[in-house]
This record gives sequence, structure tokens and C-alpha cells, in this order.
Amino acid sequence: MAKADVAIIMGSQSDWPTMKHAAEVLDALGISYDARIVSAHRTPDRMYEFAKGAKAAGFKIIIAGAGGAAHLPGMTASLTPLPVFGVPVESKCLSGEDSLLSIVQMPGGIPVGTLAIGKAGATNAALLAAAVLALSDKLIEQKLEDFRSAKTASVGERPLDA
Ligand code: RP5
Repeated sequence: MAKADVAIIMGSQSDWPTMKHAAEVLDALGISYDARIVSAHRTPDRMYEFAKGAKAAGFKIIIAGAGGAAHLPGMTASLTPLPVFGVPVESKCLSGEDSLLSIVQMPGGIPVGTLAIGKAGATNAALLAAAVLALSDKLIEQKLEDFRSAKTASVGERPLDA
């Protein structure tokens, strides 16, 4: 496994169009990550090996995206002491409500920090990861502050016609 601060894992290649938004934010903030397909259903051994070894591999935070019966974030959280942020991927049948409930309704004791469905969730998972890393990294703290200032500056005071 590559040495990186953040692991972005997802249940399927089909999750990447959503999860790449997390990667883009981490890129913008100069935070290292490793993106991998790790399915709780299709590659359970890979999931176990990844989650058990994630801390020793040097990861500090795991962002886990999955859709439908989305076990990946919770299973991963049960196998590692690292913080896990779960991103519910928008599913075809239930628009991601199934993913959201599967991820958010963890029984007390094994937390998964659950974000919004889809792109907003992936984006915010990366920003949360950055905020955690910024607690002990001045450069990331500054980059995150600049990122937020730029977002604020981009909001006009009055609406414009398209
Ligand atoms: C989940 O099943 C994945 O996270 C994905 O969101 C969903 C559908 O996967 P594919 O059938 O597109 O591979 O495990």
C-alpha cells in the first residue's frame, strides 16, 4: 500500500465518479491519498486485509464510499481504530437513501462519521479529513483556511441573470 495520509476506499468502480470528488478536494489541499476498490461483498478478504493493516500502513483517516446495502464503511470501522468517514453513494433503485441508512445506522460502539448522499458527501468527507489533519499540520491548516476563504469570496451579494 502507498504511504498516504488518507485512504479513499469504495465498493465498486461505479462509485468512483462520486468518490473522485473527495480526491479532487484532497488534491486541491495538497493532502496525500490512496484510492482503492475494496468491496465488502465481492472482495471481503481484501477489505479485511486493508482495514486490519490501514493504521500500520500509515493512513490516518479512511473515507469509505458505498451504495445500496452499503456495509463497507461500518465493516471497515469495526476492523480499524482509525476514524472512518462514510459516503453514501447514490444508488439506482432508491437514490442513495438505502446507502445512507445502511451507513448512518451503526449500533453504538462502532462509529462511522456519515456524510450526505453523493457528491456533497464525498466533498465534505475530504474537507472533514482535512480539518482533522489540520489539527497537527500547519500547512494543511493554512490551505484549508485559504480554500474556505476562496469559497466565501466566490459568493456574490446579488443574484445575476444567467
Ligand atoms: C456496492 O454496490 C458498491 O458500493 C456500489 O455502489 C453498488 C453497485 O456496484 P456495481 O454493481 O455498480 O459494481 O457494493
